[in-house]
Amino acid sequence: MPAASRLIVVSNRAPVEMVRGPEGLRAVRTVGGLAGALDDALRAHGGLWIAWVGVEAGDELPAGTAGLPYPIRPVRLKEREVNNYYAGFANQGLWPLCHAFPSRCRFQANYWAAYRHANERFAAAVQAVVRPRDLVWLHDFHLCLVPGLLRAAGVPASVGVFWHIPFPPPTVFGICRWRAELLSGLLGADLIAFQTEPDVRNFLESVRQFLGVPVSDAPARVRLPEREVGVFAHPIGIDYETFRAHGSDATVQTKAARLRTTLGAEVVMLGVDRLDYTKGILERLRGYERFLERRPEWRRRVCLVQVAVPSRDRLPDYRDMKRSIDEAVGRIVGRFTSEGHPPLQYVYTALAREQLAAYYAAADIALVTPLRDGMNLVAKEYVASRAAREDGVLVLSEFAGAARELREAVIVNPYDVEAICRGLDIAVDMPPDERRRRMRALDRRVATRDLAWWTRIFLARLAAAGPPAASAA
Ligand code: ADQ
Repeated sequence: MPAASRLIVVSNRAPVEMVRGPEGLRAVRTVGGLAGALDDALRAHGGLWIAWVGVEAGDELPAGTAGLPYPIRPVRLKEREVNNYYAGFANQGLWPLCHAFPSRCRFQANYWAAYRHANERFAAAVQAVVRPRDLVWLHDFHLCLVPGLLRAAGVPASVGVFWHIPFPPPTVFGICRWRAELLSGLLGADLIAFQTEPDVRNFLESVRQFLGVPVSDAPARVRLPEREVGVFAHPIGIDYETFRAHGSDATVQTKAARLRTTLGAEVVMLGVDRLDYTKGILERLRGYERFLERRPEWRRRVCLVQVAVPSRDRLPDYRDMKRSIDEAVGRIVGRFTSEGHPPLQYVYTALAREQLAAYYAAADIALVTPLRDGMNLVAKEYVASRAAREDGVLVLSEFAGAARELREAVIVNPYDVEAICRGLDIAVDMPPDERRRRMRALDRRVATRDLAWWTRIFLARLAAAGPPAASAA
């Protein structure tokens, strides 16, 4: 990798949040995930992160802010712009579209105008700092138009996109009346990566149908008249070592043991999600309810802990869903609590890393049953946390990107209450030997394809895909 190629990461949200305290506005690091993975890459290449950091953002946050080894350049957006671009076009348009919930899509002209404007602001922020040979790495569906804007401006860098969520088939994507603009925008990039092969195929097919541009499958690419855009499936990994270490940490184990005592159950099941309709929490609760109906002998012996992080709670769809989940929780607890033992505990909060690790360590069975998910990191985090003891059962939705890699999980159709119930039957009845065999196989895969692997491969391909000036040296 040429030392001269800096890395410019661009994403909607920054790896810090601005928090107002007695001493004024302060940047606080957000935990885990992508931010941690890109730390090492940004340290190695040098570079910066461009993102929206909240409506109160000031000027550049210099390296050292909140312990980050690189500066953050905020993109400033007014509150109304954020409402229309982020809460509007991104969260109420593209998010349901890409997760195949067309009836939830709200595509409004004012949302689209704000989306375009916000993308122009992001592109301008890149243009203000970019140098020849830089690697520009854009993240996700908030920034579809940025690659096209950078290309039109003749930016002499390699531009890559990672699409974190699913890419839907053309029959669904085509519902958006700005489909051609979105696809053309993305094709400004040199390289576009998706989580899975079906996402790649759906994208190529949409390009072929809606832009009339030829595409090829092997290797996957879009053949524009003047150049080619590389496309590939690149499943995101997790910071494996950290989750594995947490799983065997003595403090975490003590917390997990305390948790189990409090729950008073022989078998602990766990769901951990952002509170989003795509995560299938309501359907999961119904599947669990059916399990308790069918297997009365388990009612006093099992407890499902559902941890949900509050998310997008100003949007009506999310508020309605929260109400339905609250009702389902009340109903299940009311129906099946016996002798003071509730078979369900609902925790509505964001957990600190160590607390989350304690929940993973305490859980005999993890239920990861999204209706549709780009990847789903919880599935991989659970596996890594259980690696040292080689025990635990993962019940996984066939519609999570992770199901393509984690084939030894108990795979279920999350829309089918009976299938979830059967999955729970298999999980509680699984003999220890089989649990060990499956968990070992899952662990090997999660360990090899971790976050460092994912970052390294993406950046190597991006450096090779760009204009000659970027890939030279
Ligand atoms: P998300 O939809 O946010 O991400 P996911 O992959 O499930 O989904 O990651 C959620 C993260 O939040 C996990 O790291 C998990 O540990 C954490 N988390 C969940 N509940 C929590 C809680 N209560 N407290 C604290 N932390 C919690 C998008 C796509 C996914 C894709 C990722 C990464 O929608 O499909 O896997 O990006 O590409």
